[in-house]
Amino acid sequence: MKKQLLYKFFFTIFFLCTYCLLYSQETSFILSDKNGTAETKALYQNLKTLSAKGYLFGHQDDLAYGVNWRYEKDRSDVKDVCGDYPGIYGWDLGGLERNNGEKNLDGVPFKNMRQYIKDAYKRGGVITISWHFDNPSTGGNAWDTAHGTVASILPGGASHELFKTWLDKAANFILSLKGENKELIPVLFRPFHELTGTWFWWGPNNCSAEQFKILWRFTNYYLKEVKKCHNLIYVYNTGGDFKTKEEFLERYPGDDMVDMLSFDTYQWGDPSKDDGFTKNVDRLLSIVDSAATETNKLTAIAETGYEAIPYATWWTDVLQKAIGNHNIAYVLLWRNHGYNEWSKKMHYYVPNKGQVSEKDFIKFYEAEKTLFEKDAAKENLYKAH
Ligand code: BMA
Repeated sequence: MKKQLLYKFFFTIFFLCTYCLLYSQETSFILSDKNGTAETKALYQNLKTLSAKGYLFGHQDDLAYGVNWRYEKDRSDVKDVCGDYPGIYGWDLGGLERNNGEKNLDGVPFKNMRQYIKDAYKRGGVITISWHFDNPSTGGNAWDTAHGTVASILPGGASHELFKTWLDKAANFILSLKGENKELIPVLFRPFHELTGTWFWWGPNNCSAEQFKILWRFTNYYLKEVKKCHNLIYVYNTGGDFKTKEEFLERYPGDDMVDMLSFDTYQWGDPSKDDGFTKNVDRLLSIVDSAATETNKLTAIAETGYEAIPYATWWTDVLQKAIGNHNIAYVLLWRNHGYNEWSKKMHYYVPNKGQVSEKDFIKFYEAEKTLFEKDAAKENLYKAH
């Protein structure tokens, strides 16, 4: 009798443990890097939980400059307008690969960038990094779409060794991002962005889907296994030009190499004349939602905006409606360069004080689902909960 009870007891314990294990695997979100740092794994898991409540609002180069100002300590156009910093900050490594790579392609010194990243992390904000890197086989810039570049940097290609030295430089920067306890700062890394667009050397007119996948897999392997960058959350990012889930995933390199699915899309038409942008974003997000369910990944709009925002209620009438009830982790607006000598136009994507959409931006800020830095800080995103 006693023996039977003991069996029952052990059987119940065994059953409970198995159930808990299976259940936790099903509900938890596993970072693709099994050796990811505790903070990186926690951030990934917490972004998943957070995306059911709302989305982080992001801005490119936010702390470096804005419309009519450059390099003023702690300044931000977003903060000038709504009193809070963005929840996520975008930065770009383009230029780091150059011999005298002290500043990025838009003039941001990497020394400053590192400090901005540390400051934002300390306040509880999130960091994402893209890389408009030069063409390694021609020496031209990211928009030099000379044919055959991707083939030349794959293992065995003529520019492969050079490409590795560029990855070394990126790794040095990524590994120099540390918090106060010397822990690595997690980064949402978005390499080869807008990968379905024809304007960058890694685009579909210059390499096959297979070549692209190998490029991604090599980059991921090199940064993770050789350089030991275990603070990266990988963001797969297309243009806004796909029509089906299959098209969106055509160059997807595999579940073990990606953590988040995203696309970039901008408003071009006039929102007072038609709601094409809102409808299109909703359509794209529905496709990405189903791809994310299939792959068990997070989603985001990694770049968007309406240049110079010449529409007073763009934030609540267009962007907020476009995102609607889709559970994305973040939406990032492009940079506030100010007057652009080259295009002879104002080039900015979030309002500064006095801008026509300022009041509506504050309404957008106050909306329940938009999460800025104070909201992010409350969530303690770098701690496992
Ligand atoms: C583009 C523009 C350019 C910039 C590039 C990389 O969208 O903003 O002025 O150099 O992004 O940041």
